[in-house]
Amino acid sequence: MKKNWLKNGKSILYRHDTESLAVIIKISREEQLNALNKEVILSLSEVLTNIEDDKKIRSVIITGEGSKAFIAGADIKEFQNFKEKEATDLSRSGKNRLFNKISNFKKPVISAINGYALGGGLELALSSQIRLASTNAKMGLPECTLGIIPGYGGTQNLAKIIGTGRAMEMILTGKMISSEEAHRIGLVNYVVEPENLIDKCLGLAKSIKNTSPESLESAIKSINACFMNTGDNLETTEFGKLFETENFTEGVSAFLEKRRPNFNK
Ligand code: CO8
Repeated sequence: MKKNWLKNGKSILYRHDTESLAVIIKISREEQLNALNKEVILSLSEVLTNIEDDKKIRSVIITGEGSKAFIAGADIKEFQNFKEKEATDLSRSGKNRLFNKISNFKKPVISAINGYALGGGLELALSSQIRLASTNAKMGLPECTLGIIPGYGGTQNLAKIIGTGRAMEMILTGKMISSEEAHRIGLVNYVVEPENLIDKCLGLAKSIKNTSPESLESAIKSINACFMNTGDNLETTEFGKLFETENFTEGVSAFLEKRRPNFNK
């Protein structure tokens, strides 16, 4: 393990930056591009629960290990054989344990997008309060190209952040966008060189340190109340239903076989 980093579970590293009072959390499953499996979700959720009421911690920065990926999505290999019920349960429990926890966290959560942020990876960034990207980052919600839809809040949160028109295009085409484009459309607040990404986040954390923690908690709650997710349950139900389709089997097989899917043959 790297110096000063603590470990939780198999793939979560974290450390406390005493100057900014931020905790930096790193998802460390680099060979699978930091894809989110159940274990990562549980371990990350556990770290967040443990720090939420710690007064010495004022903000959280989440990033991915390595220079290639923030998080390349939910772990496709884990759900490749799922049917409707298992898929619905996975989506619901992920939201309860992690994604909604981040959205409603008492302290600001900053996503430091250091590479690919795809599917559930971008959805995690969309759940956080602030997003920054490195110049090499690529973002997208490719679920429709796998025969499913975003199932961790993406259909709700993307439109809130960039507007329905652009969210429709990103979700319906599944195309990735560059960090410059993400900045232009308001998906990320800043784009910086990869080597400056964490420092830029720590700079924001230092400004956050000078505010009242109770004010931040109330501000996050109030801003979220302005955009209640009325479609959250619907997204989970629709997500689950798609696992019964032939196109889901085709989409996921194509990814695993590293080929283009052939939908609606
Ligand atoms: N899940 C599992 N494994 C993955 C994932 C993933 N999402 N992404 C990458 N990997 C693995 C690859 O399979 C490969 O493993 P192996 O070496 O064993 O073959 C390894 O990571 C390296 O990936 P590549 O060889 O593909 O690397 P490339 O540089 O060629 O390509 C890409 C990089 C473009 C990022 C490519 O890996 C890719 O397209 N990944 C998948 C992106 C994607 O479709 N993400 C969305 C997944 S679905 C999702 O997130 C649903 C969210 C809602 C879920 C709700 C409940 C489950």
